Amino acid sequence: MRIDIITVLPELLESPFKHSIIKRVQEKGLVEIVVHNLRDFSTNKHHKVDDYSFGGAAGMVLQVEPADLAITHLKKQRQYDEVIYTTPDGQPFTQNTANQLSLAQNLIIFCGHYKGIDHRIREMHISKEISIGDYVLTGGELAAAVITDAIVRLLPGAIGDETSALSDSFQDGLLAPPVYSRPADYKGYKVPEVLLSGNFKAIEKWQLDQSLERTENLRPDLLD
Ligand code: 6GU
Repeated sequence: MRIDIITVLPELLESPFKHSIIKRVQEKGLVEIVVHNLRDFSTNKHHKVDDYSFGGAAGMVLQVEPADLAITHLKKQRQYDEVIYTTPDGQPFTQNTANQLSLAQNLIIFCGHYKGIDHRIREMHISKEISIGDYVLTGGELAAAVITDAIVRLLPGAIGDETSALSDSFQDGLLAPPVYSRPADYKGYKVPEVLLSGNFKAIEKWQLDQSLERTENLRPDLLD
């Protein structure tokens, strides 16, 4: 898989992909994540990419030309399954969306900008608009990092224990059960007895019961 991210703030996306699982998945060659600076596609001598909005709404808007040049430049090199735009008015991002996007070969994520982008870009190039929740961020970069992380960890071979991506919270519509490690007793806080029993049937039942109970208490909406 290849993910191209287009942004006015490439610095914001430097660290998120340089650590731990996402770093290793790239080293294994399972994904290539390439961050592009939108300013490199500006034809303006000051590399300007935004301008006042017609009609007088407050704030600057990302202009159509650099965005079109950036996306067109990439589309000439390979076929993209989706051109995603991160925006608070997009479709809510869910595990289901991540699962579907993890099957893609090539993705573009165009990072939103706080006052928006010229709407013609959305008409010309964007195939999917995604929001990561009902709150407003200063820009789409952190959303792009969230979306990329959720997709990349699903790639076959990304996570050592193949079963673990499938047993995540949300993957079966339930929250995950609690987990524990050594010591079995810490300051009187004890690990549930059943987990120390070696009885795998009983452990599985306990985990499912816990998942159901936690989902009912914490996220009853998931059970509807
Ligand atoms: Cl994708 N962008 C911004 N700016 N704010 C958001 C968002 C995206 N998703 C939730 N809030």
